[in-house]
Amino acid sequence: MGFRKDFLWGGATAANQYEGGYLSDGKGLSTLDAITGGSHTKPRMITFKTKEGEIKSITRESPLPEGAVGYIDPNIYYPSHVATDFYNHYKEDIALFAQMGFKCFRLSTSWSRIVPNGMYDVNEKGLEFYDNVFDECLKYGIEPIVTINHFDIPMYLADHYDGWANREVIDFFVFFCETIFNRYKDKVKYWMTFNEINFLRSWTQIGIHSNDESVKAQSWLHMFVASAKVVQLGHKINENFKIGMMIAYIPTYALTCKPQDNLDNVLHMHDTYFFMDVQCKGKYPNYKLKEYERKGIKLDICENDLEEIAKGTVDYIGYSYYMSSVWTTDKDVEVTGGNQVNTYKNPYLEVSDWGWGIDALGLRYSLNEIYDRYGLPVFIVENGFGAVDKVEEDGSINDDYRIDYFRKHIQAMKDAVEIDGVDLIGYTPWGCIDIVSAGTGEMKKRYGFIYVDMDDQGNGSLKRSKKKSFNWYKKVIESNGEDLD
Ligand code: BGP
Repeated sequence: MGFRKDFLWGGATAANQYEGGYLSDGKGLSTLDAITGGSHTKPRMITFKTKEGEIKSITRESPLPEGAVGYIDPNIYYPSHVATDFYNHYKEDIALFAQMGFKCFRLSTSWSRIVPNGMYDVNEKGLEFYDNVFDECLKYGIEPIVTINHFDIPMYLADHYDGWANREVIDFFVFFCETIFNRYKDKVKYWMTFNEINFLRSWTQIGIHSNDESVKAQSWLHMFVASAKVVQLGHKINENFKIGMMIAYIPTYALTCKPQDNLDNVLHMHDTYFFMDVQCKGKYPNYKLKEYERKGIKLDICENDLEEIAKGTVDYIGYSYYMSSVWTTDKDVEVTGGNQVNTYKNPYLEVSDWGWGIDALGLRYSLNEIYDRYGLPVFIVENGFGAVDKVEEDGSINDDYRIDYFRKHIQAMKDAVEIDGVDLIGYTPWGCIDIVSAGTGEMKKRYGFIYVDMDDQGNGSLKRSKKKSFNWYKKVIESNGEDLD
């Protein structure tokens, strides 16, 4: 039986990690243009100017002081400014994706490339860029899968509105979406609103100047309302649009069968299901309302907010899956790395060079958990293995470790479809071409089937070359997932 005949095999990228051209043709700054590089041990920093005019830097998760604005220091290297230059290489790259037989290609639109200050000033050159990209995809029969916003809010909205903490940003976002929906309604069918909405909690991602829980809760309400409005608007503009949500799904297992560990694990997973429950079921779950009550968090809910959320539920669930983790009540468990968060180490799992628990079965587990809870079509829009790839003397790159990771994860997906009956619509491995790491800003941490000559300091020819996994994945797609050897 295998995967559905129209299964959307492809690859995934994000504007701020891939495009470069950070000021090209009228693009405005996004918050991520002010984020330095880092490493597995050195955090990425935000460079900013205080309201007194002092130039400072702060770690990515820390709240910017009130009134501070993002600042680009001419003496600092920022990975997003060139990244791996999709802006000038899009024809070459899409041709390579077509060689692999991609049925789809996931990319994100840079809000500040299309609307430089994030409000209402549309940049025609920005719209043209994505017209050209979508035309190039469709030329090869590749379906664009568009993430409307992938971590990069326009810096102007962060600096002048405090980002999503400000209800006005709802209207700015709806305007941005109306602009791109109308412009690309005959080229793009699949959309998703916010990338990994459950990870959006800081200045870099949502433009807020506070770590306060009530500010984050209010910002998420605004984003839920915006997403719901956009889902309804999109269906009006083109009834064939499929508009999804996108979550970072890191399943945690109870470290022991101690009932307290099991209960705590279920309660911990509420932090992830909260975002899915609101966007898939159309209302705030009781466990969250009870939590807000306990914490004294009072949302400023306007009269139509909950009605919009109820009416604007999504068509499918997109999610990123890289790893799993464990949860326990006793806290002297070894900590290891993780996607945007540190996690507890599972003694039964190997970890990647960045400490991420490698768990192919966890992908089948997550598909069951999600599909059973919501019954909506599921789309794995990120999965992959960040590794240091070696270019041999003869130019070959033998990333057998990546092939091994994908082989096991695709088999797990297949079992979820064939044995468990999950309605899985597509699979877009993350970083199908080498791009900048979100967590560390590194190029060293490579995910691609295609190698790009670029290092962590911005040195390199940007030359593209095929890794061993390029032809392996081509074969997987050709066989619709049957041939994984
Ligand atoms: C997810 C993001 C992606 C990508 C991925 C890999 O959280 O949606 O943008 O970055 O993680 O993480 P990293 O790039 O830190 O290795």
